[in-house]
Amino acid sequence: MAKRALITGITGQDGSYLAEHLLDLGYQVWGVLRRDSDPATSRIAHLVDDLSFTRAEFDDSASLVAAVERARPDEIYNLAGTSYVPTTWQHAELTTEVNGMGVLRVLEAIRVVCGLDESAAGSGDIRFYQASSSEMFGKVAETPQHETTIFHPRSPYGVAKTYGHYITRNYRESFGMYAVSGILFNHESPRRGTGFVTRKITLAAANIKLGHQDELHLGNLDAQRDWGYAGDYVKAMHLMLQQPIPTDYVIGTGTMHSVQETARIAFEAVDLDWRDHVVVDPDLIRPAEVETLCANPTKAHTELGWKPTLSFEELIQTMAESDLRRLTAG
Ligand code: F7E
Repeated sequence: MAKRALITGITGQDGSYLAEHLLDLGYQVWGVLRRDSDPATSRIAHLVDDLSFTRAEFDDSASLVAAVERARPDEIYNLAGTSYVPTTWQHAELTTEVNGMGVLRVLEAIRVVCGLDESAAGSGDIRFYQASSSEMFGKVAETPQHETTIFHPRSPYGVAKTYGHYITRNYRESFGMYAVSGILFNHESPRRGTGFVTRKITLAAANIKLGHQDELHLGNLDAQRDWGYAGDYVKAMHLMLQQPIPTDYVIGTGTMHSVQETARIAFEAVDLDWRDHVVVDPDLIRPAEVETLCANPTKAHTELGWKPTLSFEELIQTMAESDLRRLTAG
């Protein structure tokens, strides 16, 4: 019988790539949609006929229990939540509610549906993946960062993700649940939201090339990140739920690049010079910045056999070319 997966956040970048990957593997895939009459499903428009949907809200426990009961999944991938870091200072409470408490509510829904209590160690039949983030490392204690590097989150987003990470581990240790966290470093694609810096840059480069705009306002050009391709990272999520023993993994490329380098590559991809168009805007500097992030993905390489397929340069070039194609097509 086909395995069943339930994905929260299925309409996002990662949700769409993961749904594609699981369908390719023969899964029956369920997605959680929110209560809106018209959910934003553009990223999964090409898949909707092959997917099943159920509705739930992250601040409504009963709706989460009902969603888990309805889908009766073998695996749950918790990708929902706020992902755009800069606005989490204005919405710290909401961020904590969804990215922190929301994780607890999904874990509780699994516990209720599977009938787990403290004495039922190891008897759960739903495997749980939590989307943890490299933002938990924040003001980094060491470089590169691995699974046991100390956390020092620098935003309400990072703090809430840290709670989600620890409560996932706690439910694994308390109830014997197969619950794991993937500590994913930045991962991008042509489906990335347009506020994130890579996509903001590739889209602007394409718009400038076509004469639709002249300037691109950016914040901290010196920030460095370990950027990989989202299509590769969802494969790691799936592999994490297929292991004999549940444990957490860092997923990244192990290389670091600056925002300035991203601008150079993106503009070069459309035959422009970034220095003619980029303006540094102090309003885009964050109240507390994460200056550098770089993964040590050795555990994922060794235990999962996972490796990224796309280099940073190929990724940014692909995104810039895709934006130019899309805009040219209208
Ligand atoms: O910023 C700097 C900014 O917004 C990257 C999310 O997926 O990855 C992502 O979080 C860097 C920061 O991503 C602009 O200050 C400069 O240092 O693309 P970003 P993020 O904050 O690293 C982690 C792993 C997640 O989990 C998150 O959900 O770029 N930067 N100028 C800028 N950033 C933005 N957005 N816009 C600028 O104009």
